[in-house]
Amino acid sequence: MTDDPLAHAKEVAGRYAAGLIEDGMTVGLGTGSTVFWTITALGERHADVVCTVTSHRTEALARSLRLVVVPPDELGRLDIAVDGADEIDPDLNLIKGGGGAHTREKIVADMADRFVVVADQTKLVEELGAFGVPIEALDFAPGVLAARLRDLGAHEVVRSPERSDNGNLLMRAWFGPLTDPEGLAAALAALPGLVEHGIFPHEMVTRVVVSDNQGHVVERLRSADAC
Ligand code: A5P
Repeated sequence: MTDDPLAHAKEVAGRYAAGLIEDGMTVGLGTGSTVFWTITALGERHADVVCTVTSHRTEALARSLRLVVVPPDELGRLDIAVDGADEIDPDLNLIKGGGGAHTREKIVADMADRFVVVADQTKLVEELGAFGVPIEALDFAPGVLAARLRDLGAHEVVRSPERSDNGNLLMRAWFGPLTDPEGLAAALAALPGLVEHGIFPHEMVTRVVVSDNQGHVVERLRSADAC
């Protein structure tokens, strides 16, 4: 364990979620510094699971721990997926994609019967928006897309020097507080050339596992019978 309280919180939340995964399950592995600990814990206990991954770096980590990794099409559906988040609102809507992996993360989360989000408490917000909305876009007309994002209310659009694992452009757009995340998500999804955005509606989320700096875990379920 580390002396850094934030790093400790990430480790506690990540390891806790590994306890929700049983041998024999098919598992989606997310990307980031919190789910890193879920994957590490699965490797440490030699979990007998079959995994699919959301990024090259998660694949490298999982394989280094001798976890079985197969392409998503080989599984079709998953018993559970675990991933981090950049913002979580009180309704369990999420912003994801700070690591540029949100397109694959959304596909894998959508494949899962249960999608578990792991986070330190700094990710809890009253309203989504301060982080901005990560965008993956085709490298064809990014200026046109930026203009469309401004038409939808973005006051700032920034292009990342990084590319996604899919080879596409990564951008982030700030719209102020997202008072209607589902409405914005639908509007973004309709923009030509926008591959995927980082708004994950609460319907996708089964359970959120949050740790505070003392390592106390609080769980939020989307509904009482969700798990
Ligand atoms: C990756 O693209 C993101 O969606 C991550 O899941 C998110 O940034 C959470 O990362 P941390 O667990 O590192 O905070």
